[in-house]
Amino acid sequence: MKLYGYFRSSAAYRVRIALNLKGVAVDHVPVHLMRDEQRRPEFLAKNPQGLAPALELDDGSVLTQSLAIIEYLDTLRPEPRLIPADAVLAAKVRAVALAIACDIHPLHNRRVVGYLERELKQSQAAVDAWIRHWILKGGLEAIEQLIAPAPFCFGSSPTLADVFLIPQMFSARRFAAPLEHLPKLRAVEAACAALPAFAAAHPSRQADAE
Ligand SMILES: N[C@@H](CCC(=O)N[C@@H](CS)C(=O)NCC(=O)O)C(=O)O
Repeated sequence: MKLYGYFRSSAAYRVRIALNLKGVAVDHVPVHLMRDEQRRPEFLAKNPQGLAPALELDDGSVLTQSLAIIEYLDTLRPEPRLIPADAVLAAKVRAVALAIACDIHPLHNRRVVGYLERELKQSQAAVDAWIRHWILKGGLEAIEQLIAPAPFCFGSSPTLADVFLIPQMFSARRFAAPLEHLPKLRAVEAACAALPAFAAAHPSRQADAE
């Protein structure tokens, strides 16, 4: 399998964590998002959305959307489970993942931020304020209320919630969003950082890191 990604892409980072937790090895193919390689015809042929990540299977089929890719991996290799068997817990885990994937991350994605800067002529300060606002308000600040660390978001082993939270925490730090008032999230972050599967997926550890 080949994972098309970018070291700093938080959506690709989610997939790297899941692959490591599942012990699935892939070839990593860098798509340089700052050079707009995601908009080249050869990549658009794989993912018409022009977004990383994409997972190319050995039969040539290509999966897109990090959540769909991770659910595929969870089906392919069920252990360790990323979605708990308990229906209520599974819904809570998915809610955190979806809050990040649907509500937080899209508002500071490169193409959205680029539109604010280039088309709407917003200053860097205004764009930075936008990014930090939407990462925190109704975002990480709400997730702080939703989780019950022990020491991971929902118990003694990582779930989909942790797989999505850690890359979002990385992005929050990258954009200098204040996190001091979110002790539960920071505790989960520390617990995950101690696991090799999370540590090896960190952007700084990728071959294309700059
Ligand atoms: N919902 C998608 C989001 C994918 C996404 O937005 N990827 C970003 C990197 S984290 C990207 O490729 N951005 C390029 C762009 O905006 O042009 C997923 O979870 O896979």
